[in-house]
Amino acid sequence: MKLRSSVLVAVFTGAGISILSGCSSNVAGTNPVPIGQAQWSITAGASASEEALQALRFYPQNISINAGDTVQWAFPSGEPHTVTLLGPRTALPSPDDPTNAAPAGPTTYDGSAYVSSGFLLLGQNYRLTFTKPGTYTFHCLIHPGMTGQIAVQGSGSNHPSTQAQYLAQAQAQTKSDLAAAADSVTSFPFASGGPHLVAGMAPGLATGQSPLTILRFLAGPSLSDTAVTIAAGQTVTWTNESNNEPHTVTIAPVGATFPTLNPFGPASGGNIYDGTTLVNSGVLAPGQSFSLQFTKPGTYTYHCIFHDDTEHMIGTVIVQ
Ligand SMILES: [Cu+2]
Repeated sequence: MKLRSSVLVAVFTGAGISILSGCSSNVAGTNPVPIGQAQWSITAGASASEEALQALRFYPQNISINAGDTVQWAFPSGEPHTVTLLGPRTALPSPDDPTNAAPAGPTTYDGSAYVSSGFLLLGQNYRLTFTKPGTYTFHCLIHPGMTGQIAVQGSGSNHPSTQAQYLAQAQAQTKSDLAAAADSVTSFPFASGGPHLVAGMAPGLATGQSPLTILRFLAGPSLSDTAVTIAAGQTVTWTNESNNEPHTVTIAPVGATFPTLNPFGPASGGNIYDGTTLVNSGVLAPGQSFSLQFTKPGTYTYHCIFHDDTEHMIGTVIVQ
């Protein structure tokens, strides 16, 4: 994701947090949990293969904590995510709302105020202390459907699971998701090496939104198939074969520095490229296609302007 604003803030980047969920080691018959202040970990998303494979899920998705406890979310991927709790609001902001990138709200949550981490990625962290019993849903503003729930019990309650149990569950789910994402690449839907390319893909295009996605332009069923060779005058068509990510096909004039563009901006430059103009498909929503005729021999690099920086979604057309 292109992080256009400078508001990207590492909210909490402190060194390791000790995890104090362990109610299991207490002596039976005594109050098993110290009052408040346990800390719990959730991971926002997962990725593999140089950010090509992305799992758009929280690990674990559901935890139970006590009032006074703190949750720390880790953001390991090149694809950014947010942790956002709506408080009194009844609807999520639009995914293209530019204020989504910035953190908002206090560091505690009792359901009375909107709070958000803003866009975080690549090792950043976010922490929130829950002060009031209730069941709270948290969302990623970038990836609709990426949600989780925190059940906050009264302080001093028994924890139904330990941090170690949640961690084991999270690791198993992450491993299985990334394996499924890797497997889905073999379902490349076109003839390999042909002029019809994938602009991102996801398993289960026809069956609704997947929590997995592949951030690559592909000419074949391997993550390294990012180049296609055509003859001058031929047209290349890209289709967004994902069900969960917008992409663009954007190509700059030869020799020009690739410009900073709003990924949600309109299409420009038409459907013929001779190396002298900027061509931008505009947003390709899931299922949408874009075609571009290449009239001059050369080797051309093009970008998805949502995913070209930290996720490396860049492809090559070789025109002979
Ligand atoms: Cu993209």
